Amino acid sequence: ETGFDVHAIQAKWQQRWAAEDPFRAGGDDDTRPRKYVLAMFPYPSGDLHMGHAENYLYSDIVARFWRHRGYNVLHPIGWDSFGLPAENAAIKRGANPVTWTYDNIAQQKESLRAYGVSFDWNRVLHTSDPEYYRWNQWLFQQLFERGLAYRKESPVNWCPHDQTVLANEQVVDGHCERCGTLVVKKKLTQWYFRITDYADRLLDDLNQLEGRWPQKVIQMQRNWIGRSIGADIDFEIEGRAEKITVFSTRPDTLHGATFMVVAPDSDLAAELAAGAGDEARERFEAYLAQVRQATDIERQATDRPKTGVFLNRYAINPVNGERLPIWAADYVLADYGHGAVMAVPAHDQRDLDFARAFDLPIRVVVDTTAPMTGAIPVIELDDEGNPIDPFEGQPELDELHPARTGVALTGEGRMVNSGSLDGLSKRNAIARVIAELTEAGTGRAAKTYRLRDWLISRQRFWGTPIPMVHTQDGRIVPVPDEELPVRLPDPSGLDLTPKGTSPLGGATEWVTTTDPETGEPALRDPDTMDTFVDSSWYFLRFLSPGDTTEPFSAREAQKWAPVDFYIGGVEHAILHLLYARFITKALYDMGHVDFTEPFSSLINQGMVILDGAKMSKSKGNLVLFQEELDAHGADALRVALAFAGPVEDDKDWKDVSTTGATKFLARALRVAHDVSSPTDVIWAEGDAALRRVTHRLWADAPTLIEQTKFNVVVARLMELVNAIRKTIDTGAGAADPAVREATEAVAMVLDLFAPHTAEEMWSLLGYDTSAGIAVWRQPDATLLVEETITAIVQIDGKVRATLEVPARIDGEELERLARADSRVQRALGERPIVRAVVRPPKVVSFSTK
Ligand code: ANZ
Repeated sequence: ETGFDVHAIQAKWQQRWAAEDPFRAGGDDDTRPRKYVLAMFPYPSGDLHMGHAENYLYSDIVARFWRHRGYNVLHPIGWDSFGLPAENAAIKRGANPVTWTYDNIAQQKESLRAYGVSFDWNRVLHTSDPEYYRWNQWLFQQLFERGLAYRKESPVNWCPHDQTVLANEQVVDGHCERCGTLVVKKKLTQWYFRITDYADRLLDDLNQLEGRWPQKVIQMQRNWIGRSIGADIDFEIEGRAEKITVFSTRPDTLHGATFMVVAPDSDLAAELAAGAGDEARERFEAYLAQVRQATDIERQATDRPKTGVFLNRYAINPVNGERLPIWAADYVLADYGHGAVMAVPAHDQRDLDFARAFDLPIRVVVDTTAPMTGAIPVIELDDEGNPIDPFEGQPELDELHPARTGVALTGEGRMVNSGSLDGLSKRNAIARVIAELTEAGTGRAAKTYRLRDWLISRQRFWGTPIPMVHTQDGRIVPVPDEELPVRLPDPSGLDLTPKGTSPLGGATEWVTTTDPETGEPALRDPDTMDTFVDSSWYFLRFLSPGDTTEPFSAREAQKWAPVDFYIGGVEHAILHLLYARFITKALYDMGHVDFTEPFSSLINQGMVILDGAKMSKSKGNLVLFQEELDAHGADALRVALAFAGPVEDDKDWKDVSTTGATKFLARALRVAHDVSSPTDVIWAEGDAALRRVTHRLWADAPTLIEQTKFNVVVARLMELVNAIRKTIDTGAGAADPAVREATEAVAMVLDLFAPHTAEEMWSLLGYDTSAGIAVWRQPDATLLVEETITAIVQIDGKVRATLEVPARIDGEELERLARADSRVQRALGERPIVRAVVRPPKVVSFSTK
């Protein structure tokens, strides 16, 4: 029993905030410096969960902090409200996706208000509102005009369960990110955004984010973009006019190529097989059917037995004219590089495994027993000054031959069997061979990326209609700007069941339109956009959410953007963050924004787990946000979460003590209740010891919050409340000015974590403004000077020295200082210390016998 009605306090202050709107971001007349604080916006599937509780707590702590520091803070909220769950719920329960979505949004809004998050509620947006998605359509057309949105036919990831295509980023270990179904390949004509045009910038600009984004996220993005540097090499093909180009990161090994491999599921393989004679063609087709069963992940696994077929065709090595048999094998992927490789079995493990399986020649072209770094071997001298044979003690190349060991030689070494390259190091050989190929016109330096263009078409209803028209004569033209938005039709009459084609195609009236140029009948594009398009620029829409003439105000963007502090789960490390970075750069190139990175700093919060395991509906181990909120109130839940551990760490619900938090908040309220001095008391006259604790908080809290060490600040608040209680009960008493000073400090800092309690305290302390906007005080430097005390050092019972030491010194440090003191050392002379008794901070006693 705490004696305070937390729910009444909560309701009272939430009403006040709703009426007074203290967290509204300031406009043009606000001269304070600005901060843009943002938490990734929620998806409205059902109730908020503990992940949301953490996410919005942390962004709120930061937003409130900057307000207390005198900043004009923008802390908006919206809903990422298009997407599959609404549609699936609609299909399963016969609900309308529109109603389902907006009901959930209403429910989540209420929870966030009840949680006391200081959002600027005037800027709420929902991506499923036509007022929002109209600008997705604008964005699409802007990209289309610049050739950055285009259609192509290619094998795409297809989820047989959701009956829709997926972006590469949405395929996790070969499975659908949403439903876990095994993803298959299907050939379709789809819309893409040309993110690969931005690969270099997306990669290089990650350097700017070092130290400001989690290292893990930066690394994941680097790997995802996956830039490889090497060469494109053209091979003549017998009986074919066009050459085949391969990408290689090791063009230095070109003389070691003994065969060529093409991806069986590429057009190239089909074409080569078609001209290879009946037997070879049939062999190829049987193999292809088998390959189609495997996922990309399985195909690339190094421990998988190698399979493949000879295509009965030959390529010619451009540097030595050798005939290389061409095989089709599934370890080569159709959509990487050029879908074909020159196989160098001596120096590439996968090629070696294949060569050994099919008895193909293996030729060593790099002598890895040669210990050299440049073109000249490093020769060292022995004790007598004689040169040491650099190869001594090294196994002979014979013994290391991959044909014998089954291990490819991938290390550094000296080129052999390679004509003009012989004797060179790897680096020099790469440079030389690229120069030679370029000269001969048979190759060139090249880069390849893992990153693919972003497939954005979805065959689903609940998304932004693609604003394009397919004319009778086969043109595909944009819907004129004045006709935007292309609104979704009413779903009630539509069959939303996934059939592999967009349900919008079945909305006859909707899909029929006219050719904007000729007025002839035409059809709308029936697909909708990936919802990651919606979230790729939403942070800009918050800057002028009611804007009907443009997606966002460039002027406001200049003032607020980029986002200063962004927080969300690490599950968005690639998808959302990569897309937002890409769209920001595209908008920059179009002249709409003056910055190239959307989020200046990023934090990933840990997960809330239960007994060490991830919470999930299916495991039945969910701790429900709404239940906890109802049971303990917002403040106790917020304090308990903030106190449970560092932001980035996973927090076990076992360690989240709402009971402890409730008790602490009651203690804090009680001291505010007890303070009996007036607001204009003179602090300088108060109890010095308590004042020192207060001012240490003022000195440290800003840095601790900027370092997101929220739990440490909660601990410091607990310490201060205890110190106040002690002063009231057994010290200077409730009327002492230091008690008021300290309690005001608690209210102002506690506002980050427990805003309702803080407001209540602030009001008990006699103020009628909001504690949420009270500017924090500066620490008084004179109170930060450490208090010192005189310690004595005795040797065999006699005082030999005195030391001035900090009052908070520990035993170890005190003993160290005593031993180091010159007077002590003189008094000891040669005698060893046999015993030391240390009582910090006052006494050290050494015995020598
Ligand atoms: C010859 C060679 C010799 C290679 C050697 C490597 C080592 P990363 O680093 O991943 O970019 N490769 C090229 N296209 C491929 C495809 N579509 N499917 C599978 N493998 C492909 O790897 C580039 C290397 O992977 C290329 O360099 C090529 O093999 C292979 F000692 O060329 B290499």
